[in-house]
Amino acid sequence: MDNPNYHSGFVAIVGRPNVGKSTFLNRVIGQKIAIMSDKAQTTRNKIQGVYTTKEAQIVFIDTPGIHKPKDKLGDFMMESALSALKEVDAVLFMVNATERRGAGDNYIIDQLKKTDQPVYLLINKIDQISPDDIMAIIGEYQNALKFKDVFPISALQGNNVPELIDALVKELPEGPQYYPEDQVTDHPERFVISELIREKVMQLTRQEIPTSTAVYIEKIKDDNGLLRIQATIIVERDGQKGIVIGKGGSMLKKIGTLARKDIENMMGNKVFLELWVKVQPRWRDKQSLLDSYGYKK
Ligand code: GDP
Ligand code: MG
Ligand code: K
Repeated sequence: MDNPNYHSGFVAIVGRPNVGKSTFLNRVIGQKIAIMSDKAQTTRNKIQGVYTTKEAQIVFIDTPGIHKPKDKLGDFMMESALSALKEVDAVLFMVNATERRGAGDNYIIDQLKKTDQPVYLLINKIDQISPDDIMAIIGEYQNALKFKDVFPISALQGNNVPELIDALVKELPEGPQYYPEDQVTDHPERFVISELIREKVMQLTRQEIPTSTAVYIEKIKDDNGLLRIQATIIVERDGQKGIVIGKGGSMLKKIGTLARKDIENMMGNKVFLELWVKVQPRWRDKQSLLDSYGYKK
């Protein structure tokens, strides 16, 4: 883009699970977010949505790791999330107007204190409260952190969302259009989801299924906050397929239940997980298959 007046940049969205981050993105990006593309993945940042107009492009980044880490993977995600916060042009801190400020919010606030980036406070779900209560809610947060601006919004109904976007466009520096107009999202979480499923296969089948398993995510569909995920577990031999499925499907069911819980924890969404098993002899020798299973060179 040669347009010298073009504004662009990266905006992180943080907030406890279920405050409405995905709803907000769907509202901003519109229907188009349903079109997924797997291009240009980075493992660190999850690009959740790209908003493009003739004047500006805002790349929204979700930072799923911002909650108290429970384990090593959690530590890693937390570090990634924090470094992501230092690289963005602005941060949106979303809270739920219908809930009091809680430990989860305070943890995020502590992290936000470590960044110099402008932080916008979004009080979401104002459609569920009385306008008289808004000032008191804002007050609960304003003594904790210095905000660049505060927007009471309804991600569901759209109140104040255009005003927020205008403010962000003004905040962003002049810059190029990073992504083509028709690219609205990419999906590195596909990889993490497939790893969580693969981990369960390894843990539950132990020695019987060694390293010859891959998991391919066929489809992720956001169905009003319910994530419908369809995945295929790839093995190399018929015997392995039998082991992964188990008697009457019992093993596959166990794998699915444990994986679903982990995915729900990671995404903060309810998940419906459908698993299939497929035999693909010697897939590890075939680069094209390796690519599509996420092990890119
Ligand atoms: P996330 O975990 O932060 O991504 O939250 P989601 O976007 O998945 O939303 C969690 C729940 O809150 C869903 O049931 C949404 O429909 C609901 N929700 C999100 N935004 C609003 C809002 O502005 N008003 C109301 N009433 N509900 C909302
Ligand atoms: Mg979400
Ligand atoms: K959610």
